[in-house]
Amino acid sequence: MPAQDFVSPDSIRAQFSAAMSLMYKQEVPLYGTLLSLVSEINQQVMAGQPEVAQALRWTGEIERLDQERHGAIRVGTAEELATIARLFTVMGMEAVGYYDLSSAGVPVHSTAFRAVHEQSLHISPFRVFTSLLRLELIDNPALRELSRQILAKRQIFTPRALELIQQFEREGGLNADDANTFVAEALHTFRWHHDATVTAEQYQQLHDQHRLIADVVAFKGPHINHLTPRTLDIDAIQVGMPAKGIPPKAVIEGPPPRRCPILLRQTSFKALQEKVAFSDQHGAAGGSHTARFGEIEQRGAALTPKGRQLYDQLLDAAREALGGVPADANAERYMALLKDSFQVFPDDLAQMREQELAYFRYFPTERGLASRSDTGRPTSLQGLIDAGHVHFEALVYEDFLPVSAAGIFQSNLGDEAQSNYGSNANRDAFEQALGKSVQDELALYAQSQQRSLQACAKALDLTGL
Ligand code: OOG
Ligand code: NI
Repeated sequence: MPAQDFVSPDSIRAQFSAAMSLMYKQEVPLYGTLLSLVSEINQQVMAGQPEVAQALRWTGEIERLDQERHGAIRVGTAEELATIARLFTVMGMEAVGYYDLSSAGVPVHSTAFRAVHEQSLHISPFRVFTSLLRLELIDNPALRELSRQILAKRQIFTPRALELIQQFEREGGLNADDANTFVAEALHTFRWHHDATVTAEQYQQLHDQHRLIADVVAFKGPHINHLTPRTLDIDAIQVGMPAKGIPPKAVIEGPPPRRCPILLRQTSFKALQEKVAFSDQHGAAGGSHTARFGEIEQRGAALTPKGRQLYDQLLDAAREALGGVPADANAERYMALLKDSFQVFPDDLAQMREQELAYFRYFPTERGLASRSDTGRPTSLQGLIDAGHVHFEALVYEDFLPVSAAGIFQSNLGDEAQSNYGSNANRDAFEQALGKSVQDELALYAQSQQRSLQACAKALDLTGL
């Protein structure tokens, strides 16, 4: 098959993301309500704050906003993780970043599968936060062994999906028909199955050890547990949710509200109670399980290592001052402490750029292009910016935040049972299971920024910037 007949992995991802959204709307109707709320608020923001719409036009994000969402799954074995990585490769998604959740009492470690190049992200920013269960952190040896045996027996991929992954690897791509089949087959892996693989009693044992363990071990596959749209105003969403019959979690995770958003702010609402048929109930849905929840996020600037260090320090200070985990009772105090703490983080793009706190994208302006052959025009980046020849916008953060992820996990698993696994990061073991190393997100942002400087220099007939 000649390579030109292959569908690009970027369009397979866009197709898959749309199919996933449709499936999730059918499985979790509240997700549809959430999408309407987000779209309503986004329209309001763009109408009421033309500067926000203008910034999104510069970066092209305005075109991806409506289809922007991330999902999350939890897999049970190294083999499942390695195969899911191969499945995501067909859609142009690579493992970026390592997140240790054990220190937050959740027995998993995670990565994000996503596109890495800004052009691919522009076509489809779809990403999947993927966690691997860490059986070694279960302290009950009998339960650990039971879980291992149950997981060893399940196959979370359809035979046709596996064949098409191999075909992609062998031939270097998929044609349109095969890509369609692949999307339909791959989707099965992410479906909700109401038949459990364990008896009611086994489920209870797993659940008593940790709700997350039951969620991973007791079912036929790694059901997608949420699908998160991107809003331009998460505070408006948080306030608007109860009126739509959606009770949000107590606090928004991440930085406080700002004029220039940074990183990621997220809120979520509680999982649905699903009816479940345990293996000793002969298909009758006699049990229940909470698996799926809703989440909304707002994205802002990707921070440099210096900016990220400042963010972590200010977040820690606010949490320390609170003296506990943010919850309903102290939500208002937490938000006030957060606002106070972040006062030292400049809320202005030019200052963030001067202090090298964030990554940026650079664009030649009309004035810059018109002055290309002027002798005596500025040639330094700062000079070009000052003269209005170059415009800059923040590079959007494409990844996740471990403290926020832990907050989302906790709020949806129920805060009643706080486990303590100590601090147990083990990136080597994760990468061994994955079958390769995860990419460094900071290097990806630096490359993106560099490419935009080069493109800018080229457009302005300069040798470099
Ligand atoms: C993943 C929770 C983390 C996020 O956006 O940080 C997450 C999970 O519950 O499986 O989705
Ligand atoms: Ni999420």
